[in-house]
Amino acid sequence: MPRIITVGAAQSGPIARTESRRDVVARRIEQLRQAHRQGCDLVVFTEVALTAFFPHWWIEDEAELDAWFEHQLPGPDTQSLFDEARRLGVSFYLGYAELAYEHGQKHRYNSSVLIDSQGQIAGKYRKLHLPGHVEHRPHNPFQNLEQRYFEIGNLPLSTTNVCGAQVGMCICNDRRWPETYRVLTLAGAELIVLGYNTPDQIPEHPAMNHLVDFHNRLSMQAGAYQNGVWVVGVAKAGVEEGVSQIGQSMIIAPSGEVVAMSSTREDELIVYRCDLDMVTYYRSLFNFAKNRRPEFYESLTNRPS
Ligand code: CDT
Repeated sequence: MPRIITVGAAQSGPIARTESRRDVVARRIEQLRQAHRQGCDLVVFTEVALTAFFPHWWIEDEAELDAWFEHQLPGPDTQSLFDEARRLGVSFYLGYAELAYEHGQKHRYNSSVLIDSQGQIAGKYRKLHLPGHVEHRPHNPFQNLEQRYFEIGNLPLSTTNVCGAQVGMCICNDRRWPETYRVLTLAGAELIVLGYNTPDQIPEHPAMNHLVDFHNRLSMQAGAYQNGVWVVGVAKAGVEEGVSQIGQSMIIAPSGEVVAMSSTREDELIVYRCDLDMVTYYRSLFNFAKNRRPEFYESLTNRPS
């Protein structure tokens, strides 16, 4: 009997700066219902899925900054999403900006949660690889202030069992790092899910603009094939507050093949029945337990580059 998990990649179109949380949550609920009608077990939303991607602009006022973060999850504006997921029996991955109090101190993270079919938080992750810069760069057409607004995550890359699959989470820039996929794979991941907000131009490296789509596909396809793992990458796409972001939300098989990809830069759902036995097959070709050489990698990775 094949082990199948039906996954929906729920791409988001742009979110206006003025759009209320409730209105955005209504968009996400609509996608959840659509996914349920199409037989999905798990729906993957994007990074910072509940608001516009505010690291693209400079914010000095602390209260104004805090307003972009979720102070609790679920909270008054997001409870309906969790309730609907439980009613439908659908699991989901959600990226969000997290404001947390730890040991009495305020912390801000770029986070994601994995919600089980009972609407409960089954797993949580905080982004490790934060791109961008800390200082204001007013001459750029937009900012990339993740390093200012978020702290580096303090939770390990790990996997959670939902819908009968071991699922690993990461977030956006994490997908460009081979370590992310390998660590999640060694932690047992059969499926890696992630969201991203990726501008289609790089202001400080314009010669790379034509490679943005390619690098998106390249990193996720390589991660899937080299680790024999399913990868689901989901965009916040389209022109959001003047920043044009790529779409290309996709589902990638352990062969490295793209088996489903979005065709718009709007809210769009793509669905695929992922056969988890493909993970076993591709892993058997590599046979990590027999053929990896960690004793040699260790001495290399300890060297500064
Ligand atoms: N959100 C996020 O991590 N975005 C970055 C932009 C980098 S520009 C090449 C990303 O890795 O897609």
